[in-house]
Amino acid sequence: MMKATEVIENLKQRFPGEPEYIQAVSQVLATIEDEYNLHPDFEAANLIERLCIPDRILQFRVTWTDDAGNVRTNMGYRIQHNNAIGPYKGGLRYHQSVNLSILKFLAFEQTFKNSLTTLPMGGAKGGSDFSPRGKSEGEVMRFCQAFMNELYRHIGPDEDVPAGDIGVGGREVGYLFGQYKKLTHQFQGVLTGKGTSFGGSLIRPEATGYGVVYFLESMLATRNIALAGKKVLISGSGNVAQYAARKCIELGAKVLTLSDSDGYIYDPDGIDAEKFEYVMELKNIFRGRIREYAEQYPSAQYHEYERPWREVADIALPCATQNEIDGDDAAALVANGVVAVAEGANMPSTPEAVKVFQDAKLLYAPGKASNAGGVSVSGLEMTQNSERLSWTAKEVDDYLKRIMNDIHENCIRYGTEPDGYINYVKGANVAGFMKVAKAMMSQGIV
Ligand code: NDP
Ligand code: 2IT
Repeated sequence: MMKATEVIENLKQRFPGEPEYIQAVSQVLATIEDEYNLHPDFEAANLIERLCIPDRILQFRVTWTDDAGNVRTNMGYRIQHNNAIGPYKGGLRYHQSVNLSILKFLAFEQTFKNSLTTLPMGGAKGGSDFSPRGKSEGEVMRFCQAFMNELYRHIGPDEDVPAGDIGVGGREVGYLFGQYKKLTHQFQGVLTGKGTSFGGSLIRPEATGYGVVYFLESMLATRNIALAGKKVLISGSGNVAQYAARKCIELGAKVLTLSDSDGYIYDPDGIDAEKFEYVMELKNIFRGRIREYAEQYPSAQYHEYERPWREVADIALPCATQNEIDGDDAAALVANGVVAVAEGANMPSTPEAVKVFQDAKLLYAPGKASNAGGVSVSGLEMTQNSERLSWTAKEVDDYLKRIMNDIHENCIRYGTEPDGYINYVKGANVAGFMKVAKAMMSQGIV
């Protein structure tokens, strides 16, 4: 019999100082333990350790020169977690906080998320402790090139296909792709989130945020609640937050907040389509700060160094980063009448927060279910690259809706509790786990 607590203790001793990794593994093991123990053959093959410990961890030094001529170094990483059901797949994060623990948690989560998408993708994550914030265009380009000088040996369209995450968007993917091509002489679908003129899929930029809202609609439908007219708190103001906000606005909801790591803005009138266009320009063209929204629209308030979770609303969509909602924040959300939380970010709720949401029987979706739209459309980008075709925006969007609906159905199937409450955490974990486990069993001890 596998005992989740024993496996976790063992991992803690072998990998000390990796709290995010242990947190992510603990949350999954607690919910799959019963299912796992129904299959004695899994235990005989020590499937659990083979699933928790990454297949391969690549670490390298990235050396680049800043505009002042200083030679700078950063760490580069790629965690190839599991390729039982398809090539390694997952984003690259460029942020000063990046370390092995964070990337191991993200690669572990990605494995289950990718399994849920119904597409053939394994799990991976990578990145660097380099942050593009405050860097010039030239510095970002030279850094991306230096990063790819090492990474290119380890990736390929049938091997490992990186994409974006925090600090890595279309601009960075373009530079990474250019350098890969320069080094290998190959024009290949080796990254996703590319520009549409060189193999990128329509709707990939929108996919994560749109997918979160499609999943949210499915959750609300289980309780006959309409999204239109609801007040929504969104954190972050990057890729995921932007398109979650756009879809909410399009569907008639009232988006009250956006944030960045310096604070949040609260607009009591709601961020309408026109104000949203301002945000897109501010963030994507001028790379400005969310504080500037309150200067542009004086009816909005800026709260420095605070997070938006104490405002009154119906729905919360955390779209910034891990552990951004703690137990007290969650209690405040519940007390203020929030009915649904769908995670755009990866692991934004602490274990204490998750418990508060579930005890209150909220509609609560973990990131690996609700934010899977991004990697799903990455998978569709890989398909389009393989067939050397580009699908229309409608074709991709319809496919995305279908996938988010399938993930929701799977959560219901594996996560419905005796009292009828849908435990989306359990549903997503068990569904994601079973597919990978069966594939690993079929492929022997490797
Ligand atoms: P972006 O870099 O585009 O935006 C990140 C946003 O979150 C920024 O507003 C940033 O503020 C804020 N943020 C980042 N780190 C912190 C922090 N430590 N504390 C507070 N705020 C922070 O990234 P994405 O929108 O792509 O990613 C957001 C989340 O969504 C991440 O958890 C990512 O893993 C997840 N995700 C992304 C997918 C994608 O397709 N891009 C797919 C699935 C999940 P600032 O400018 O101050 O740094
Ligand atoms: O966390 C995620 O799913 C992503 N950052 C997207 C990964 C991808 O390969 O598109």
